[in-house]
Amino acid sequence: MTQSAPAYITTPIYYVNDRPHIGHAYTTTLCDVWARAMRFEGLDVFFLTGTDEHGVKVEKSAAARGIAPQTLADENAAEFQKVMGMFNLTNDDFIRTTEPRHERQVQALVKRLLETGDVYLGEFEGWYDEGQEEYVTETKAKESDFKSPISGKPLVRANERNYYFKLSAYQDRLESLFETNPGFVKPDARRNEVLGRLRGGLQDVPITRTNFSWGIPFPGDEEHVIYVWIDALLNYATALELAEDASDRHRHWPAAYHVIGKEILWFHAVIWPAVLMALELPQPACVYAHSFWISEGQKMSKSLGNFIDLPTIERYVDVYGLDAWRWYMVNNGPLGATDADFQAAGFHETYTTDLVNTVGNCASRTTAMLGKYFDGIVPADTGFDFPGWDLAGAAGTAVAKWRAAMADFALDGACDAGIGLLRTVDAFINATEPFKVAKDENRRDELASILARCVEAVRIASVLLWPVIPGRMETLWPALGCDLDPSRGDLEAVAAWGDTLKGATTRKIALFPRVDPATTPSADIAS
Ligand code: ME8
Repeated sequence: MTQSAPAYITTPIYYVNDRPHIGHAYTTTLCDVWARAMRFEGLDVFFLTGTDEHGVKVEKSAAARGIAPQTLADENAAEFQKVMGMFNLTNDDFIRTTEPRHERQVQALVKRLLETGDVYLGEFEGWYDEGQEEYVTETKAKESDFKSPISGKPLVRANERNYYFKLSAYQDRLESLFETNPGFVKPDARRNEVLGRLRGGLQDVPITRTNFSWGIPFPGDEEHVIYVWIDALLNYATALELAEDASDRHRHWPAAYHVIGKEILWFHAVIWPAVLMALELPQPACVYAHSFWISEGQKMSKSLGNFIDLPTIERYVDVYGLDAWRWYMVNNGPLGATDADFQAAGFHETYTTDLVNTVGNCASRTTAMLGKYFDGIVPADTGFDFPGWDLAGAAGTAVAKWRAAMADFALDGACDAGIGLLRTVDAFINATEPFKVAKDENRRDELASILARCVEAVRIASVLLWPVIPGRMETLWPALGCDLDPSRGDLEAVAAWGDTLKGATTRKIALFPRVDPATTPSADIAS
């Protein structure tokens, strides 16, 4: 069997000192949609997520609760794993940085960096942002009035004898990586941000700490622990066993997409590529940095009561269904360069407009008419001509648009391609008026052509929509009398136009029930 092309996609690994919320669910859902789409395309997908369990924040949170850091890590890693089940996420692995497989390989990789001279022992004094666990340059510190640009807390003057990574040695190679590969960071606005800062010059970065102990010991000098960010970034390599001799997982390297939030772009777009250069490992194709969810017009905060945590999400899923949640995430989320506002009213409106009135209505209209006029059996397309209407052409265009959008991680564009095809079907039904045609026995050929084409277009649209709303599309398929299985990796064949469903038995289906807006969890969130 020939090996299909690899497609490695990763989420950030999430800190276990916090509980999962909409942000974590969002990034992981985006990756899931892409992973599903690529598997359906027949690619050899590896979708990775996990938890970041070391560092001073975890140590402090655990101490505040009087428990061991590992106990806190176990507790919250289980919460994050629960998210995978809740959202129907199809990750191939879940890596935890306290696992021996990770710790062992991080030590081996850091040892390699020490041997190549990319890591050295040195002394450093500078401004330190305790919340972010990173040093800030003198210029940046001044600009932000010696306060953390993230938390607003004062920066502290820190002096450390540490192991350093020779980041400054990679300035030229990093700049040329950005120039030769304009798609290395997406969206463009984010790329420009990083490139601007990169051109400002690079300093070597400390990659060990001595002021706490909850981390991986530095190989050969156990007074030092490896900085949590180096430990964390290496997860992308250790999950694929790159520091182990032989592994079937090596074939997935490098990542097609490292998907992250905008706040951790520097680590992924500059430090990570430099570490990979030092390790002589191939670069990822793209670091995709989305923006942030805010909620009801404001930054999410527990005290404002607008925090979208797991229990809140569960209430949405109870009322609207999981696919509705996924649809809203992908279509109304901060995929581009601006933040997105989570609004209960907007959620309801999106659900009603897109899923009830378009996807659900189109599928139910089509299946209802097949039931009424053809006893549910899909007729052959008689080749009737409807001037100005070309559903086969529209389907082909939608598939091409979907493919281009998916390749570019424009997941909302891919949704548009699918739902746009259904809007065309609706317009075609309204224009050709099958309910009138059905009244005339002499126009059976025309009626057969209309409905054969509608159901074929609905089938193709359902394929395009499946990565985002898999649950409902898998319910639709048997109602269309078709046997589709995305795990066969045959999207190209199944998305091709034809007389695919001729003779199939269909039944009327209601996919998305109307929801009374009074039952949306909005009231609680706004109060
Ligand atoms: O930064 N909107 O972990 P973390 C959208 N462990 N996405 C959001 C979000 C919001 N309001 N809030 C968080 C870490 N996210 C490190 C990463 S990777 C080697 C180490 C998402 O638990 C987004 O993906 O703080 C963001 O980058 C990530 O959660 C941060 O998760």
